[in-house]
Amino acid sequence: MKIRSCELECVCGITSRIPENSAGEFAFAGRSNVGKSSLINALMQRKSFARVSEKPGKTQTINFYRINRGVTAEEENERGFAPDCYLVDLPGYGYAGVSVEEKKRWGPMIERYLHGSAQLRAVFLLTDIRHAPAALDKDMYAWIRENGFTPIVIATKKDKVKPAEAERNLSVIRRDLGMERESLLIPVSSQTKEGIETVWETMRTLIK
Ligand SMILES: Nc1nc2c(ncn2[C@@H]2O[C@H](COP(=O)(O)OP(=O)(O)OP(=O)(O)O)[C@@H](O)[C@H]2O)c(=O)[nH]1
Ligand SMILES: [Mg+2]
Repeated sequence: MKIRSCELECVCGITSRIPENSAGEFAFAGRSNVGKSSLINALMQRKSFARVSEKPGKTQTINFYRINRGVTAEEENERGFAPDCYLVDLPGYGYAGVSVEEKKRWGPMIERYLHGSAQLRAVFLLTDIRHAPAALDKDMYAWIRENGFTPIVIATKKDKVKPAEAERNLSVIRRDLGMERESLLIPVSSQTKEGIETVWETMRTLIK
Protein backbone atom coordinates (compact mmCIF):
# COMPACT_ATOMS: atom_id res chain seq x y z
CA MET A 1 0.00 0.00 0.00
CA LYS A 2 1.30 3.44 -0.82
CA ILE A 3 2.49 5.80 1.89
CA ARG A 4 2.50 9.48 1.00
CA SER A 5 3.30 10.93 4.39
CA CYS A 6 3.91 10.09 8.00
CA GLU A 7 4.43 12.40 10.94
CA LEU A 8 5.05 11.86 14.62
CA GLU A 9 2.10 13.98 15.63
CA CYS A 10 1.91 13.45 19.36
CA VAL A 11 4.13 12.04 22.07
CA CYS A 12 2.09 11.27 25.14
CA GLY A 13 3.81 11.07 28.51
CA ILE A 14 2.52 9.99 31.87
CA THR A 15 0.84 13.27 32.66
CA SER A 16 -0.24 14.17 29.11
CA ARG A 17 -3.82 14.37 28.00
CA ILE A 18 -4.86 11.76 25.45
CA PRO A 19 -5.30 13.57 22.12
CA GLU A 20 -8.74 13.78 20.56
CA ASN A 21 -7.89 12.74 17.02
CA SER A 22 -10.03 13.03 13.93
CA ALA A 23 -8.89 9.83 12.18
CA GLY A 24 -9.01 6.15 13.17
CA GLU A 25 -6.27 4.74 15.41
CA PHE A 26 -4.59 1.35 15.56
CA ALA A 27 -2.58 0.51 18.67
CA PHE A 28 0.38 -1.85 18.83
CA ALA A 29 0.86 -3.57 22.18
CA GLY A 30 3.24 -6.24 23.35
CA ARG A 31 6.20 -7.09 25.47
CA SER A 32 9.27 -4.97 25.36
CA ASN A 33 11.59 -5.88 22.46
CA VAL A 34 8.92 -7.86 20.60
CA GLY A 35 9.25 -5.53 17.59
CA LYS A 36 6.44 -2.95 17.88
CA SER A 37 8.48 0.04 16.70
CA SER A 38 10.11 -2.04 13.94
CA LEU A 39 6.70 -3.12 12.68
CA ILE A 40 5.48 0.48 12.67
CA ASN A 41 8.55 1.46 10.63
CA ALA A 42 7.87 -1.36 8.16
CA LEU A 43 4.24 -0.25 7.85
CA MET A 44 5.38 3.35 7.24
CA GLN A 45 8.06 2.14 4.81
CA ARG A 46 10.67 4.00 6.81
CA LYS A 47 13.93 2.63 8.14
CA SER A 48 14.12 4.27 11.53
CA PHE A 49 11.41 6.85 11.99
CA ALA A 50 10.10 5.08 15.10
CA ARG A 51 12.97 4.49 17.50
CA VAL A 52 14.15 0.88 17.58
CA SER A 53 16.63 -0.55 20.04
CA GLU A 54 18.25 -3.83 20.97
CA LYS A 55 17.94 -2.65 24.54
CA PRO A 56 14.39 -3.35 25.76
CA GLY A 57 12.35 -0.50 27.12
CA LYS A 58 13.08 1.95 24.32
CA THR A 59 9.58 3.30 23.83
CA GLN A 60 8.46 4.93 27.07
CA THR A 61 5.75 7.20 25.76
CA ILE A 62 2.64 6.67 23.64
CA ASN A 63 3.65 7.83 20.17
CA PHE A 64 1.01 8.73 17.61
CA TYR A 65 2.14 8.46 13.98
CA ARG A 66 -0.23 10.05 11.50
CA ILE A 67 -0.22 8.27 8.15
CA ASN A 68 -1.39 9.79 4.85
CA ARG A 69 -3.10 12.82 6.32
CA GLY A 70 -5.77 14.06 3.93
CA VAL A 71 -5.74 11.08 1.58
CA THR A 72 -9.11 10.95 -0.18
CA ALA A 73 -11.40 7.95 -0.63
CA GLU A 74 -10.62 8.03 -4.34
CA GLU A 75 -6.86 7.89 -3.71
CA GLU A 76 -7.44 5.08 -1.26
CA ASN A 77 -9.78 2.98 -3.35
CA GLU A 78 -8.53 3.62 -6.88
CA ARG A 79 -4.88 4.41 -6.40
CA GLY A 80 -3.78 2.09 -3.62
CA PHE A 81 -2.95 4.60 -0.90
CA ALA A 82 -3.05 3.50 2.73
CA PRO A 83 -5.94 5.10 4.62
CA ASP A 84 -5.56 8.32 6.62
CA CYS A 85 -5.03 6.92 10.13
CA TYR A 86 -2.84 6.79 13.21
CA LEU A 87 -0.43 4.03 14.18
CA VAL A 88 0.00 4.16 17.94
CA ASP A 89 3.25 2.82 19.40
CA LEU A 90 2.72 1.77 23.03
CA PRO A 91 5.46 1.25 25.63
CA GLY A 92 6.36 -2.42 26.02
CA TYR A 93 5.38 -4.31 29.12
CA GLY A 94 7.17 -6.99 31.09
CA TYR A 95 10.63 -5.54 30.91
CA ALA A 96 12.47 -6.44 34.10
CA GLY A 97 14.91 -3.52 33.88
CA VAL A 98 12.21 -0.93 34.41
CA SER A 99 11.73 0.15 38.00
CA VAL A 100 8.58 -0.77 39.86
CA GLU A 101 7.83 2.92 40.22
CA GLU A 102 7.97 3.47 36.48
CA LYS A 103 5.79 0.44 35.75
CA LYS A 104 3.20 1.70 38.21
CA ARG A 105 2.94 4.88 36.20
CA TRP A 106 2.91 3.34 32.70
CA GLY A 107 0.26 0.70 33.31
CA PRO A 108 -2.43 3.29 34.07
CA MET A 109 -1.21 5.48 31.21
CA ILE A 110 -1.70 2.67 28.66
CA GLU A 111 -5.00 1.72 30.21
CA ARG A 112 -6.18 5.33 30.20
CA TYR A 113 -5.44 5.50 26.50
CA LEU A 114 -7.09 2.19 25.60
CA HIS A 115 -10.17 3.13 27.62
CA GLY A 116 -10.30 6.77 26.69
CA SER A 117 -9.69 6.95 22.95
CA ALA A 118 -12.78 7.51 20.84
CA GLN A 119 -10.96 6.65 17.61
CA LEU A 120 -9.30 3.36 18.51
CA ARG A 121 -10.39 0.76 15.93
CA ALA A 122 -8.32 -2.25 16.95
CA VAL A 123 -5.49 -3.31 19.20
CA PHE A 124 -2.79 -5.43 17.65
CA LEU A 125 -1.10 -7.71 20.15
CA LEU A 126 2.43 -8.60 19.12
CA THR A 127 4.10 -11.78 20.23
CA ASP A 128 7.48 -13.24 19.20
CA ILE A 129 6.99 -16.23 16.88
CA ARG A 130 9.90 -18.05 18.56
CA HIS A 131 8.28 -18.19 21.99
CA ALA A 132 5.06 -19.36 23.59
CA PRO A 133 3.00 -16.42 24.91
CA ALA A 134 3.87 -15.29 28.44
CA ALA A 135 1.38 -14.71 31.24
CA LEU A 136 1.37 -10.97 30.50
CA ASP A 137 0.47 -11.66 26.84
CA LYS A 138 -2.46 -13.80 27.93
CA ASP A 139 -3.60 -11.05 30.30
CA MET A 140 -3.33 -8.45 27.55
CA TYR A 141 -5.26 -10.62 25.08
CA ALA A 142 -8.05 -11.20 27.58
CA TRP A 143 -8.10 -7.54 28.50
CA ILE A 144 -8.43 -6.45 24.85
CA ARG A 145 -11.42 -8.76 24.41
CA GLU A 146 -13.08 -7.77 27.66
CA ASN A 147 -12.91 -4.15 26.58
CA GLY A 148 -14.72 -4.86 23.37
CA PHE A 149 -11.85 -4.44 20.92
CA THR A 150 -11.11 -6.81 18.09
CA PRO A 151 -7.95 -8.60 19.15
CA ILE A 152 -5.59 -9.23 16.27
CA VAL A 153 -2.44 -11.13 17.06
CA ILE A 154 0.75 -10.51 15.15
CA ALA A 155 3.56 -13.05 15.42
CA THR A 156 6.79 -11.08 14.92
CA LYS A 157 10.29 -11.93 13.67
CA LYS A 158 9.12 -14.66 11.28
CA ASP A 159 12.51 -14.48 9.51
CA LYS A 160 14.11 -16.02 12.59
CA VAL A 161 12.40 -19.44 12.23
CA LYS A 162 12.10 -22.05 9.48
CA PRO A 163 8.65 -22.43 7.86
CA ALA A 164 7.81 -25.73 9.62
CA GLU A 165 8.75 -24.28 13.00
CA ALA A 166 6.68 -21.19 12.23
CA GLU A 167 3.59 -23.36 11.62
CA ARG A 168 4.10 -25.26 14.87
CA ASN A 169 4.66 -22.09 16.88
CA LEU A 170 1.63 -20.36 15.39
CA SER A 171 -0.57 -23.21 16.64
CA VAL A 172 0.96 -22.89 20.10
CA ILE A 173 0.27 -19.13 20.12
CA ARG A 174 -3.33 -19.73 19.02
CA ARG A 175 -3.86 -22.40 21.64
CA ASP A 176 -2.15 -20.62 24.55
CA LEU A 177 -3.98 -17.34 23.99
CA GLY A 178 -7.30 -19.18 23.64
CA MET A 179 -7.96 -17.56 20.26
CA GLU A 180 -11.22 -18.22 18.47
CA ARG A 181 -10.93 -20.08 15.21
CA GLU A 182 -11.92 -16.99 13.22
CA SER A 183 -9.58 -14.61 15.06
CA LEU A 184 -6.73 -13.24 13.02
CA LEU A 185 -3.14 -14.31 13.62
CA ILE A 186 -0.72 -12.69 11.20
CA PRO A 187 2.90 -13.78 10.96
CA VAL A 188 5.20 -10.90 9.95
CA SER A 189 8.82 -10.02 9.52
CA SER A 190 9.82 -6.37 9.65
CA GLN A 191 13.10 -7.43 8.13
CA THR A 192 11.84 -9.28 5.01
CA LYS A 193 8.50 -7.36 5.02
CA GLU A 194 6.53 -10.60 4.92
CA GLY A 195 2.98 -10.02 6.21
CA ILE A 196 3.22 -6.22 6.18
CA GLU A 197 0.64 -5.82 3.40
CA THR A 198 -1.69 -8.19 5.23
CA VAL A 199 -1.56 -5.91 8.28
CA TRP A 200 -2.39 -2.90 6.08
CA GLU A 201 -5.25 -4.81 4.40
CA THR A 202 -6.62 -5.64 7.84
CA MET A 203 -6.48 -2.01 8.95
CA ARG A 204 -8.14 -0.92 5.72
CA THR A 205 -11.11 -3.17 6.41
CA LEU A 206 -11.38 -2.03 10.00
CA ILE A 207 -11.25 1.69 9.34
CA LYS A 208 -14.46 1.80 7.33
N1 LIG B 1 15.27 -10.43 12.75
C1 LIG B 1 14.32 -9.54 13.11
N2 LIG B 1 14.55 -8.69 14.12
C2 LIG B 1 13.57 -7.83 14.48
C3 LIG B 1 12.30 -7.82 13.82
N3 LIG B 1 11.53 -6.87 14.41
C4 LIG B 1 12.29 -6.31 15.38
N4 LIG B 1 13.52 -6.88 15.43
C5 LIG B 1 14.62 -6.51 16.38
O1 LIG B 1 14.15 -6.64 17.72
C6 LIG B 1 14.69 -5.59 18.56
C7 LIG B 1 13.57 -4.81 19.25
O2 LIG B 1 12.78 -4.13 18.27
P1 LIG B 1 11.85 -2.87 18.63
O3 LIG B 1 11.07 -2.61 17.40
O4 LIG B 1 12.65 -1.77 19.21
O5 LIG B 1 10.92 -3.50 19.76
P2 LIG B 1 9.77 -2.78 20.64
O6 LIG B 1 8.69 -3.77 20.82
O7 LIG B 1 9.41 -1.47 20.03
O8 LIG B 1 10.53 -2.56 22.03
P3 LIG B 1 10.18 -1.48 23.22
O9 LIG B 1 10.13 -0.12 22.60
O10 LIG B 1 11.31 -1.67 24.16
O11 LIG B 1 8.89 -1.89 23.83
C8 LIG B 1 15.57 -4.74 17.63
O12 LIG B 1 16.89 -5.18 17.76
C9 LIG B 1 15.02 -5.05 16.25
O13 LIG B 1 15.98 -4.87 15.23
C10 LIG B 1 12.09 -8.76 12.74
O14 LIG B 1 11.02 -8.83 12.11
N5 LIG B 1 13.13 -9.59 12.44
MG1 LIG C 1 9.46 0.44 20.76
